[in-house]
Amino acid sequence: MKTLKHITLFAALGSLLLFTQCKNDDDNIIINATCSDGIKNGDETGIDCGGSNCEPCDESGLDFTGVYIQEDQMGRPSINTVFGTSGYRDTYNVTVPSKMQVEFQSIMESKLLLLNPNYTTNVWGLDAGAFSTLLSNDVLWLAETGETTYSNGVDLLTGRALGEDVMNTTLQLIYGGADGTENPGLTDDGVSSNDAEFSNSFPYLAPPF
Ligand SMILES: [Ca+2]
Ligand SMILES: [Ca+2]
Repeated sequence: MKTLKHITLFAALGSLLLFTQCKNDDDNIIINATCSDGIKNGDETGIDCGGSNCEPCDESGLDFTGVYIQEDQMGRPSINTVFGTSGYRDTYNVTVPSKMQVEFQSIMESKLLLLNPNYTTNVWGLDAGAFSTLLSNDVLWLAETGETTYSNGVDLLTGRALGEDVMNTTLQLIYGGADGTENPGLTDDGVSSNDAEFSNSFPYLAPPF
């Protein structure tokens, strides 16, 4: 009987030590991980920033910390909308730009010829293969020098000015033919300008309403 009591006592002490040790381990994990655990905890004012222990948060109030995952792809206006369909929209949205030409050029060429079976070339002199290759690299280029424009008749895809009618430009490239005059009913979306003034400061966008 005495032996059984000793065994019970040792077991109880062992459990107490075990729980005490676990509590200390938990405390250490929280203290060490709080500025890099990807969640807003402790006295942080953003995710892993601010408060008494972490680096200050970005002064803009925007929090750029954490791990980023691509969930959408919208480099040039309307390319995803018009060509990123046919059952591969989800794949399109998560494909990184460097892989897009390989993945989507032939699909886009087929879609282009489906939209305009009479397509031969456009005002940029691009046949279906060349145009779909350009489209499939769906990133918005930006020239470091020169005019920033989607298309001004001379410069092409050197950026995009907010006031440009990029939808008409894209429609004309698909339907307008070599001189841009074919299918006039399909080359104008009927919206010639924004319905609200753009702001004069970054990000220069008009209010949504
Ligand atoms: Ca944290
Ligand atoms: Ca328009």
